[in-house]
Amino acid sequence: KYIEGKTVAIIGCPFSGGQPKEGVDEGPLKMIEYGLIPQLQEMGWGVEFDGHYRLTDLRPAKDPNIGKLKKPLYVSRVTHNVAKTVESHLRRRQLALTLGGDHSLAMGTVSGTLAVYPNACLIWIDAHADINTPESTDSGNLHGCPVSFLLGIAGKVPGFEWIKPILKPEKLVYIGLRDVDPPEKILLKKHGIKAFSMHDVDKYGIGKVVEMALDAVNPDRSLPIHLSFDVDALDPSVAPSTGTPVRGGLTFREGHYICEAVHETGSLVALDLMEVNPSLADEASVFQTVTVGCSLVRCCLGETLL
Ligand code: 4U7
Ligand code: MN
Ligand code: MN
Ligand code: MN
Repeated sequence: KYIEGKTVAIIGCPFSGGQPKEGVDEGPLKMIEYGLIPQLQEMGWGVEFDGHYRLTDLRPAKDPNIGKLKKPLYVSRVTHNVAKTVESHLRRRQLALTLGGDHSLAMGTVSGTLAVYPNACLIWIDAHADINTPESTDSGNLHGCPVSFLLGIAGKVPGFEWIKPILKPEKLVYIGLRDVDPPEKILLKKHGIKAFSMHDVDKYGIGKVVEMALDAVNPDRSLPIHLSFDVDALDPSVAPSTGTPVRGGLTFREGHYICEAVHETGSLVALDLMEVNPSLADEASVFQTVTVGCSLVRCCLGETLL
């Protein structure tokens, strides 16, 4: 009902400014190179792809740290742009698929979704909670901070005035967490945010966890869903080419199950596939990670096993 004519807009975001490792900007290029577009077309989707965004054009000449935050101006400009792009595609009733790029991009993608669908819920699949504030971050890398900006708990940071802090904590749920910084744990508790760690996945199984997660943010499954998938949620044996791998992650099937279950709701409006970094690890690992990324996307868009 949210998507008309089964069309998906692919927003290729070669961007690495939210973290220090080169190469994550190659993620979207590789996913397109490996055939994502024809794969989706074969499934009956109309695909709109205007080429990868030239986000490096937005890099400011000077971009001093703000407190601990690194490249704040670059990140704010890029994410503002991405927000407007996602918003325009959703207004045209297309499904917005953003390929990253580092996860700071989600400041833009989620803002774009909430501009069009203020009642949307956000499902965040990640090893990390990405809820650090400018105060709590140790690394200063903005890919660890997007959620705090979206919730409006980041305080005032020059450049980021454009973000409307309209994500409500009760509209957010996590799956896959296993590397959460101590101040992030405090923030999750303080705001009562529902989170399913790998411990919960072990204890209940992925089927029950996804059911509980959807019950928490989308009880009748009809509200629009934004799914933000950080590939490092998967175990490094499944998705090795990523900047901040953490062992003990989701299996290949657990990752795909989440995507299949979200598709089944019929309410997915926006999907991010983030943190694929083809410059980390050998060629076989890159191939493995990129193909897994493509197959997660296909499952979210309705590929079935039978
Ligand atoms: B990703 C970290 F300290 N929490 O803030 C930080 F452990 O988008 C990692 O999930 C952030 O990959 C990881 O730098 C960000 C760190
Ligand atoms: Mn992560
Ligand atoms: Mn992340
Ligand atoms: Mn990472």
